[in-house]
Amino acid sequence: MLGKFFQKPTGEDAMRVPPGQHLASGFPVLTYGETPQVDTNTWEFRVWGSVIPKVFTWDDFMKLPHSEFTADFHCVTRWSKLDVKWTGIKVTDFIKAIEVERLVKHVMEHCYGGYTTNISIDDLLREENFFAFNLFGEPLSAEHGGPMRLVVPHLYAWKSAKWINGLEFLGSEELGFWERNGYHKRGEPWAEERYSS
Ligand SMILES: Nc1nc2c(c(=O)[nH]1)N[C@H]1C(S)=C(S)[C@@H](COP(=O)(O)O)O[C@H]1N2
Ligand SMILES: [Mo]
Repeated sequence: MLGKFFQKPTGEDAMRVPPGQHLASGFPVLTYGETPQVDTNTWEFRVWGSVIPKVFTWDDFMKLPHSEFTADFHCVTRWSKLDVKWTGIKVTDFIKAIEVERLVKHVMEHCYGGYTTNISIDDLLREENFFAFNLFGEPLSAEHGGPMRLVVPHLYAWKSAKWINGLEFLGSEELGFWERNGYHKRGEPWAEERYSS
């Protein structure tokens, strides 16, 4: 019994929903712990590690090119939402504003509130990934990660860090919060990379 909030995908949608997932009718909120209240006046975004360290204010960050995105969203707890509409900044545009050391293979995403999640540089630097500040035409709400979150559509959504405030470029792979607690290191939904074995 799935109930009225989670439906089995039908028709065309069935092809777009990874194995073991159901469609959510709304946009559920999934947060571990408290929701940080982050003010854009004091917001900062840092890069450190194997990179020339740099701190962006909200205004610095918003000067980067803005783009519109439509992306599917897959939570490892088995709900998916198709065609989520965002406005944001492409990761591939952001990366041009910093100087990452060559040969870096791994990155840690850091957030207000202390959440972390690891990602490989190849998974991070994909054209379709973005930092989001609008959701369905409205400023991104705090519960969905506002004022700024990362969205990585091709991996389970625990990699899409809410309240993101930094990227740490790593010399070797480290594990983030859920990855240390049994989730898969990569989390590719079509391969059902849910848990580490
Ligand atoms: N900082 C932070 N980011 C996070 C989480 C979190 O608990 N804290 N939860 C992750 C998980 S498990 C999912 S499914 C998505 C949920 O995003 P939503 O609440 O906007 O649906 O955010 C991800 N990013
Ligand atoms: Mo999730």
